[in-house]
Amino acid sequence: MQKITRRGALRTLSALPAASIVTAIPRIAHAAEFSYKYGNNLPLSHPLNVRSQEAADRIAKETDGRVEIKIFPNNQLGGDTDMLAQVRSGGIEFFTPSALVIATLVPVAAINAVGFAFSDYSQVWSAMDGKLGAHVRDAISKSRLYAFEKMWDNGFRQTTSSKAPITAAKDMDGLKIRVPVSPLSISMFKGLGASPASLQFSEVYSALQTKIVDAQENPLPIIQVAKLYEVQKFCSLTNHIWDGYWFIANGRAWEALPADLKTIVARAINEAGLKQRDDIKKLNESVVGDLEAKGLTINRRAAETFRAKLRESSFYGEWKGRFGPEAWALLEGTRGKLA
Ligand code: X2X
Repeated sequence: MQKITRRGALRTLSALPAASIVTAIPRIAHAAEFSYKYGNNLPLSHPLNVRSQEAADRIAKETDGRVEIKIFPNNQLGGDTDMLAQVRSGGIEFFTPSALVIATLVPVAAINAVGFAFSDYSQVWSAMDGKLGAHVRDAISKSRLYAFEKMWDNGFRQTTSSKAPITAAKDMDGLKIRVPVSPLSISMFKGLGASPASLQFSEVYSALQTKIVDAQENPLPIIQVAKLYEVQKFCSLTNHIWDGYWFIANGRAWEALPADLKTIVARAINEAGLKQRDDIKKLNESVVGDLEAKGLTINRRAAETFRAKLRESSFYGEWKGRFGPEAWALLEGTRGKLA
């Protein structure tokens, strides 16, 4: 076999006519017409990131490279509050805030997170794919953001703590618990007798580690992928809030896409969302054993006491007033009277 030396290669090149050298250089892919950034608050291994990468790949392919979506996971661009500001200003084009988080801008968006609003996924998706979801998306659009039709799943939120197990609502008394930056979460945990503090998700692991707070609440898949079991000992399956992510786009960036590209992007994102819902459902079932193996003690009996305590508090009356009769009627229309 002939050995290729640098000098030999140069000699070969210089012997070639100039035109053939040019064609020998691989064609550089032209830059995308629409290069959009998508930020989120979850580790790469969470189904939200796995499925959105699939959607981004599909979009690049189906638009022949005209639309490129770059994902910035795990709070790389800042916490939720920062990303919400960026998607409004156009600094990023896509963001997936939880309903709790976008509610700081669009208050009615927190309605799915009213305590014990839904008891299972069939109720959740019939509400969020139906009139209640449409009502929230309409409210989001008034903030010059576009919300894709299918909400993605975060999950039913569960309560974890480091000091003592939470076996009933009375164990919430005075508990220093981190909740998202969400007025509804603060109100709910005050109603349960706890001492809640709002922190962005980007701060949760270290706040638990340094004992700034002793407890937090999140769906099991997040407790798993964000390794919160390393800094928490007990987990109580309270199912107190169902939480989902709205996939949103900056309004101007969305409108800039020609209709055919909008169709491709929306189809890829909504279909990825449906697959992500399935992933979370399966994870919810499989992850309990794994979390126990990692040292988390799981209690399954506290939910009913949380519910009873919340009913005795002023929580439902207050939030019925804050959401207003129209949204409240849409919620109760999906699941019956709440309180
Ligand atoms: O901040 C949280 O707890 C999280 C990750 O569940 C949300 O995005 C609301």
